[in-house]
Amino acid sequence: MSNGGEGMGRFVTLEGIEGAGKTTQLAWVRRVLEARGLEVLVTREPGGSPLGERIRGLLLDPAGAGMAADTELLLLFAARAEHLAQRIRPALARGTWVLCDRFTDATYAYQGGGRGVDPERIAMLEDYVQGPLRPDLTLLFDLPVAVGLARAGRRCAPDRFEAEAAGFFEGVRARYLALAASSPQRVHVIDAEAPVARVSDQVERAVAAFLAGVGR
Ligand code: T5A
Repeated sequence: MSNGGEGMGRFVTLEGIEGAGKTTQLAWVRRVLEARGLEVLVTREPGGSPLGERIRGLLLDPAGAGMAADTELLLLFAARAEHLAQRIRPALARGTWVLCDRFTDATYAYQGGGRGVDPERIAMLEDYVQGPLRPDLTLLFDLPVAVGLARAGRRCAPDRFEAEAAGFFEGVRARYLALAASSPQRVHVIDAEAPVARVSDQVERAVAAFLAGVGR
C-alpha cells in the first residue's frame, strides 16, 4: 500500500546512481509542486533528521571502509526510522508533500544490488520500519555508470560509497532498473544522460501525469 489517504500529503522520491542529477532536479520538482499551491518538505536519506544526519556521517566517512554489510544496512534503517518519526510521517499527516532525495529503493539497489544483501532481509526491515508506507511516486534518474561517476568525480574527495569500483555501481544500476520494471506504476525512469533542460522536461511530464492522477 502506498501513502496517500484523503487529506494526506504524498511521498515523492528521487533515485539513481552517483552523479545522476537527483539533487539538481530536486529544486525543479519542488518548483513544479509549489506552483500547484502544494506545501513541500524537501529532505534526504541517509539523514533528514538531526540524529539521521549524524548516522549519515558514519555511513559516508571513508574511515568506515570495510564496515560489515549488516552494520551498514541497520544504520540505514535506524536513520530511516528516525527520519520517518521526526519528519516524514508528521509532514504527510498535516498534508505536506514530502520530496526525498533517496529512500528505501536505494537500499535495495546499493545494499542489495551492490553489496549482495538478500532482498528478503531488506524487505523484512522495510516492513518493520515503515509498516505499509511506501513512496507514491519515484523518479529514477538513469544513466551509464561511467557518465555518473565522471560527473560525481568532478567535485571533491570521494565518500565511502563513491570510492567503490565501477562494477559495484553496475550492480546498483541494474537493481534500480529491475525495481522500475517490477513497479512501473510508481517508478518513472528518466533519461538522466540528457542535458539538464531535457531532464527537467521529462521530470515535469512525469510529475504532471502523477498530479493529474491524484486530481491536483
Ligand atoms: N545510500 C543511500 C545507500 O547505500 N543506501 C541507502 O539506502 C541510501 C538512502 C549518499 C550515499 O548513500 C548511499 C548512496 C550514496 O552513495 P547522496 O548524498 O544522495 O547519497 O549522494 P550522491 O548520490 O552521491 O549524490 P550526487 O550529488 O553524487 O548525485 P546526484 O544528486 O544525483 O547528482 P547532482 O545533481 O549533484 O549532479 C552531479 C553533478 O552533475 C552535474 C551537476 O551540476 C553536478 O556537478 N549535472 C549534470 N551535468 C550534465 N548534464 C546533466 N543533465 C546534469 N545534471 C547534473
